[in-house]
Amino acid sequence: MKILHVDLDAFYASVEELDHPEYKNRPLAVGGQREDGILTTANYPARKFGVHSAMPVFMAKSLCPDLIILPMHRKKYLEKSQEVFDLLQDFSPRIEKVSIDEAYLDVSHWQEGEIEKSLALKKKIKEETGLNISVGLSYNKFLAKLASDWKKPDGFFWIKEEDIPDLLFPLPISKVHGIGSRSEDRLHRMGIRTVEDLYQLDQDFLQDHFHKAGLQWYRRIRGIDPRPVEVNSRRKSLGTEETFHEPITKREDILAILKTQCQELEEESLKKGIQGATVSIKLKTKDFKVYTRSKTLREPVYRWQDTFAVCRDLIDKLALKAPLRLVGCSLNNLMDRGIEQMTFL
Ligand code: TTP
Ligand code: MG
Repeated sequence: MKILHVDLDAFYASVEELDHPEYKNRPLAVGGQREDGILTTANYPARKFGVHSAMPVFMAKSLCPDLIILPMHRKKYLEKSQEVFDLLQDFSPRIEKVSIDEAYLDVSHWQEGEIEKSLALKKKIKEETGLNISVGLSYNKFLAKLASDWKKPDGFFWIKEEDIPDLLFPLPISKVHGIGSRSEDRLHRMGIRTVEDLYQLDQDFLQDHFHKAGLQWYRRIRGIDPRPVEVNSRRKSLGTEETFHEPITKREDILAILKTQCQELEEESLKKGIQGATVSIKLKTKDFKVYTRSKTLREPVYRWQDTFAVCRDLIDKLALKAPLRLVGCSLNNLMDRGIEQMTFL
């Protein structure tokens, strides 16, 4: 088994830097503008001052008075994320997206040249999107994630079986995936601070005190993590299209078809509990030319009135005169409904 964990560096801040090259190398954060707002992330120059994700603005400013704080542009981040995930497909079809900027790839098919291939992936993402991605390679998920974090930013690290457990011993227990701040506090109170300390505890003790989680940690620090890469079964887009024998020419007929399709999409979205930030239309003319147009919105949508309004705009902008043999529309950049606020999916 070979698993790659990839995670973009200072993601939101890096996307902002692409739009504002003048801020590159200056401390930059993204998030709430008001003093009581919260930062979503900070670039690496800002992190040198101790600024980090989820930090209140007033605190960040007191640590770093020159901090540039930009508002969130969620639509841009979703678009960039999609670009990155499309490129990742070239390296493995078996991808599990875990957040907006993070994924596991099953690369068990890489028989040799693992380093070159990992570096090629980094290069590809950088060249095509302008973003740095940190990459970790190992034989299970826990170690792959640890590896991608090891040399951040712009890092690559490979953890092999023979590196376990020595490589992990000096790490603080917070690096063990699954040990949250509450467990960390409890372990600290027991005098357990490093992975080496944790390693000394026997399985029964950990299980008695921390139940299933304790057993997981016991196994993980010994390099045992059987979790497979679970290819996201959720489709990346929800779409519908219809082909006609008699080409459609009238605007109102096209709109009537789209309206019905948007209603279908709403029904499907409701069933699946999802919504999408991008609405697309697809048209094929009598002579088989395909036209697609998309619009990404500030807020994700699923109600037919919202998707239909976008479709109508797209149709009117395109102002296609040719008769159509296919009309379709789709919702992309899908995410769960209800966790819009801080969704990472
Ligand atoms: P992360 O990958 O955790 O952080 P990052 O990409 O900014 O930095 P790095 O990976 O180099 O350590 O999260 C990805 C994005 O998710 C981040 O850019 C902003 C967003 N996010 C929030 O909105 N709130 C949060 O509390 C966190 C941790 C991230
Ligand atoms: Mg990241």
